[in-house]
Amino acid sequence: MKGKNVLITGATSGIGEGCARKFAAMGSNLILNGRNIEKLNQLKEELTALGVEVLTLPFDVRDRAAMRAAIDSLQGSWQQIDVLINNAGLVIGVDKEFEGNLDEWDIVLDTNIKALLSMTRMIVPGMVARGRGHIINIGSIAGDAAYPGGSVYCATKAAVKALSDGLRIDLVDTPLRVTNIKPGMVETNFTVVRYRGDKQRADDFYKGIRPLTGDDIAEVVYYAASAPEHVQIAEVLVMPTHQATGTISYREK
Ligand code: NDP
Ligand code: 8X3
Repeated sequence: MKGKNVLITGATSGIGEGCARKFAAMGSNLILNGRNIEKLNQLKEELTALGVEVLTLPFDVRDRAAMRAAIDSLQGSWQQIDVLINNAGLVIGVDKEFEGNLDEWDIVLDTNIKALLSMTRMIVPGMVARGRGHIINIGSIAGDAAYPGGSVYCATKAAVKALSDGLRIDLVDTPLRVTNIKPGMVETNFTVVRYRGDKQRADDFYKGIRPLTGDDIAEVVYYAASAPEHVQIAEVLVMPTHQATGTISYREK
């Protein structure tokens, strides 16, 4: 992966930040996206010190025009993206499907599905033309089965699975690879956002169980990206040891 160009959406926190650190440690050059410009600059300073090149590309992934302009602004070898990590995503609330806020759900649907699709649509043609590339989508265990209070989020992650599988079919006659990584419980800012900023409720969610970290998922992402060219890690489901399904886990009292 040394010298490869890796673009990560949502690199300012959690899984995306873990991926940025892991790929930089392994010598990849990074294009880091997110909306938090201060955090992007901080990461750039930290990771550049490791001897890799880092480009920040701040834009809201829901803004298709901003995405287009950002990608069009890439110069020289930065245009040659080897690995696209479609990671930016969220959920807001744990409401029932017939009670939730449609405006909040628009944000979730636009980020988790439409932005991932737009990034794929804008980046993959270049990969096909160059005859190399890897698209790694961060799905979720939530895409395997719906759970209480997760209807819309689960639907978006089921969509990520379908988009990953469909893209793999569409690219079957090319050297490109497509991976869908499906984490279970990972302790990141995700749960704070899910509980609309209620940090105490987010902390309570992880009580009695040792969750995964963004760095744990980054190891899996890196494993898929660095597998030999003829090996396509199509899908990975990864959970804490004390989690068995999306709804069944064991918590120590
Ligand atoms: P975090 O909240 O820690 O990170 C989310 C990242 O997404 C941030 O960097 C944020 O950056 C970025 N992001 C959100 N909205 C936008 C936007 N509109 N435009 C650009 N960037 C955006 O959560 P995680 O790291 O946990 O989540 C990453 C992915 O992992 C998501 O797709 C999530 O669904 C998935 N996942 C998480 C699990 C978990 O338990 N945590 C389990 C399974 C999957 P910024 O605020 O700077 O824009
Ligand atoms: C996030 C994991 O189990 O909260 O995708 O849905 S879960």
